[in-house]
Amino acid sequence: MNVKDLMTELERKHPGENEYLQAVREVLESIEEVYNQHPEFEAARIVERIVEPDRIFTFRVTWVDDKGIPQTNLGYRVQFNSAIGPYKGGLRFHKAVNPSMLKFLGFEQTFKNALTTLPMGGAKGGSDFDPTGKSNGEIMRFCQAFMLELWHNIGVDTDVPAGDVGVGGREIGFMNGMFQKLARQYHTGVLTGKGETWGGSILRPEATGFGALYFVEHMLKRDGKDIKDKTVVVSGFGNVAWGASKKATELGAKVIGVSGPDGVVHIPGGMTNPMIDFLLELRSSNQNIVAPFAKKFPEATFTAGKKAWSIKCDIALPCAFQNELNGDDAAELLKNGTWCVAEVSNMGCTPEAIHAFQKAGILFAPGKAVNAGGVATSGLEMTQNCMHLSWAGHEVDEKLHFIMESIHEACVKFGLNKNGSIDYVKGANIAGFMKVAQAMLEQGIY
Ligand code: 2IT
Repeated sequence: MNVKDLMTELERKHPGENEYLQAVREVLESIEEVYNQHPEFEAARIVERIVEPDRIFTFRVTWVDDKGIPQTNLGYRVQFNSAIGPYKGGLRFHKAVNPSMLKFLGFEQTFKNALTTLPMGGAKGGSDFDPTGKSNGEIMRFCQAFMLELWHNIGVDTDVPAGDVGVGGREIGFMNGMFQKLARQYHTGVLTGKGETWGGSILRPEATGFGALYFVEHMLKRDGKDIKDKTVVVSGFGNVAWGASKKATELGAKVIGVSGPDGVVHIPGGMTNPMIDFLLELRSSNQNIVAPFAKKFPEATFTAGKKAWSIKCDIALPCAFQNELNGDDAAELLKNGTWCVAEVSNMGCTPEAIHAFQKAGILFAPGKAVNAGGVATSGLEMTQNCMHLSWAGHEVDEKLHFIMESIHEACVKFGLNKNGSIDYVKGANIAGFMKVAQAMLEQGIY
C-alpha cells in the first residue's frame, strides 16, 4: 500500500470530510509497514475495503418543540464494519454532527471494538440535534422521533447503538421505550447503557472513565511511575469526565481542573466527591457550561475562555470532543511539565499535538485504546442480556480490569520502540487492524 495514493483516492471520494480523512490517515500511517509485510492483505485489497463504511442510513427527524413548532433535524447511522461481530457504537447528539464526523467515529470504533477482545463490529450514529437549552419533554420527543426511523436498522444481532456526546441514560431510556413500542417485543439487548432496572449493566456509566484510569495506571506502571498524589486535569463534564475524575481521585490523584465550552475551573486542592457528582448535574442541566461549578464551590475559581490545558498538571485527560487539544495547547502543557496525556475522548488531540508529545518523549495514548472500557462494558451488557442475568459490580469491574490490561498488552506488543518506550498510537492501530483484517481475509471478498 501507498498511503499517499490511498489518501488521494479517499479525498476524491469524500471531498472535504476532514475529520474522517484525519482518522484514516493516522491509522494508515501506523499500519503501513506491517501491512506491506502481508501480501495476502494486499491481494484481497483489505485496506481499500476497510476504510469505507459498509453502509450509511440518513433520515429526517421531525419533532415538535415546547412552543408547538415542528423542528426538523437530520439523523444518521453509519454501519462501518461487521467482520468480527454485529455493528456496535454510540449515538451522538450535537449540533456539529455530520457524515464526516460519524464516519471518523465509526472507523475508530471498528478498531477500538477489535481491541476490547469482544466480538463487536464498528458503527456510529446520531443527529445534528442540539440538546443545549432543551427541556426534558423536548429531549423525549426528539428521541422518540429519532427511533421512529432508526428502529428499522438495528437489532440484537444486527446493530446495537449506545450513548455518546449528548446521549446518556435518559436519552437511551426514551429511545428504548419507543423501540419496544414499535417492535412489539421487549428487547433488552437492542441498546446498551440502559438503566439498571431494565437490563443495564452495573458500572456502564462509569466504565469509560474507570477503564481509562486503569489504562493510565498500566502506562505509568510500565514507566516506573505511580498515579498517587499526581495532579490531573480533565475537559468536559459528561459521564466520561465524571468517571475519570472519580477513579483518579479514588486512586489517590488530585483532579485540579475541569473545563467546559465556556472556560475552565481550577480547584487547587483537588475535587472532592460532592464536586465530582456535581459534574453530572452540570451535564443534565442541558446548559453546557462549567461556570456554575465555581459558584457552588468557593474553593474553585472560574476563568472564562480558557481551556483545561492552561493549568499546570502532571496528567492531562481530554474527555470531551475530537481535536479539543491542539498544537498550541500541547506546547503549553509541555512547557508546564505535563508528562502524561491520555485521550479519553475519541481523537481528542490534533495530529500536531500528538506529534509534539511524541517528539518530547512523554507518555501519550490514543482514545481508541484509552476509552475502550466504555464499549467493552457495553459488550458485557450485551452478554448479560443474552444470558438473561446481571453480574455484580465486582464481576463487571474484574472483567473491565482484564480487558484494559489486555488492550495495554496489545499496544506494548505492537508499539514497542527500539529504545524500549511504547508508541501507543502505532500499537493500538496495528493491534486493532490485524484482528479486523484477518477476519475479513478469512471471510472472502464480499
Ligand atoms: O465512543 C464510544 O466508544 C462510545 N461512545 C461507546 C459505544 C458503545 O457502544 O458503548
